[in-house]
Amino acid sequence: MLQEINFDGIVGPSHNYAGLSLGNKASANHKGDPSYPRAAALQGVAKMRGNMARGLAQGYLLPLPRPNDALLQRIGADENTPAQLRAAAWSASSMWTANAATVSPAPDTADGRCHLTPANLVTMLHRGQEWRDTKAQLDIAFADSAHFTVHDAVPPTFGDEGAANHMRLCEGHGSAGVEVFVYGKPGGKFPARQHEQASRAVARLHGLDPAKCVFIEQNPAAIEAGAFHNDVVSVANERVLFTHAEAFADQAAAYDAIRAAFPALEVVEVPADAVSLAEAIKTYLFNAQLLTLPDQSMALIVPEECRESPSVWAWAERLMASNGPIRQVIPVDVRQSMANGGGPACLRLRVVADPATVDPRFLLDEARADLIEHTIAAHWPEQIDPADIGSDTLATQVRSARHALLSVLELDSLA
Ligand code: SUG
Repeated sequence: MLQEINFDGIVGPSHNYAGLSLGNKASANHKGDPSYPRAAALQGVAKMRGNMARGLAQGYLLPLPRPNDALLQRIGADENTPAQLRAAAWSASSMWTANAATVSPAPDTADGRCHLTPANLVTMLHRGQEWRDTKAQLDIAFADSAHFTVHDAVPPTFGDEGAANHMRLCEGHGSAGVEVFVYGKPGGKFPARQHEQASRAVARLHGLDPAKCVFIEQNPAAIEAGAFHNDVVSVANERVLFTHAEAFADQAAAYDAIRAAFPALEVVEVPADAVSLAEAIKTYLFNAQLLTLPDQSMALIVPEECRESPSVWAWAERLMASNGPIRQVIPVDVRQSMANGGGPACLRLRVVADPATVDPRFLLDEARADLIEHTIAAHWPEQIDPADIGSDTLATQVRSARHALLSVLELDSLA
């Protein structure tokens, strides 16, 4: 039975605020703040438990090895190396698994397998180090080659940021869909992290039907306002596209292009006079998980920050009172991730598959949730101050915390 499985990134023990992502306003605003890796990781597990309790299939990906000594060597790091460069090798950014890969479910592909391409994330140094280690996990989790193909990342210079710039419209998760790739054009104040040619390469590699692919330019004004990925301003699920009115370079043309490939499209658009682009980006209203619940109604899992914004929450209440497809708006506390620009949707990678074909060591159940929670509580640093980055003591703690988790999940081969 094909179903959507959300693979959340477990927040790594080196989670910190180094202000590494140009164009990501939260990352810049929290630069130098102390971070709380244990609380961050427990917030993530609580979100996963919440979705599991809603009757949904839940998986996870594990933190990557940090600090990354190989990266420090490759940049010739020494005592004069700027702290921010050094911090790249300590980043826990793989928690945002919406950037781990782009996934095309089996019903969409020519060979009937689910295809996954890890994102090269070349725009940022701290993210560009992720993909080979991410692929090592995908190779284990999706080793069943009758059902999955895991590709290498597309080559630079085409920046690829994975599922964060990819949406899928379909009648139901298990039926054939239309895949929408959103890219940015370079030349603005901030980097456009998703290159059109990377998206087109992924679509070809996955064997998608060109008639079922749509390529759309992101609104340069949205990138400039801090929407460094499209999933900060829109999200899709089944027939529904939930989007800010200023998400795309040409909004009407974007709807027309999607509708030409997927006539059943239902757009739920939030106008700028109800919620400004700035407020949408501050609260991450659209960086939500739009989920189909077992009773077939849809719920939107949003950050707590949405409830604190009068304009966003007024709109959410209107949405719930309307007769539209989204019946519930449910806030969750992922504040530690939010402070680095990652909301509920950033923290998950959607894969449509039969859970029986996935390596069970990557699937959550009550027992594994308990193991993960206990390991985090026992081993994750409670607090990291920016000055701690680079310290040998912290490096030892971070490494042994990750090893403890790999060990309880019987994934020591990733060490
Ligand atoms: O790539 N933040 C991440 C946030 C990724 C959010 N993902 C999605 N929108 N899908 C990024 O900008 C901050 C790291 C730091 O500043 O230390 C960071 O990498």
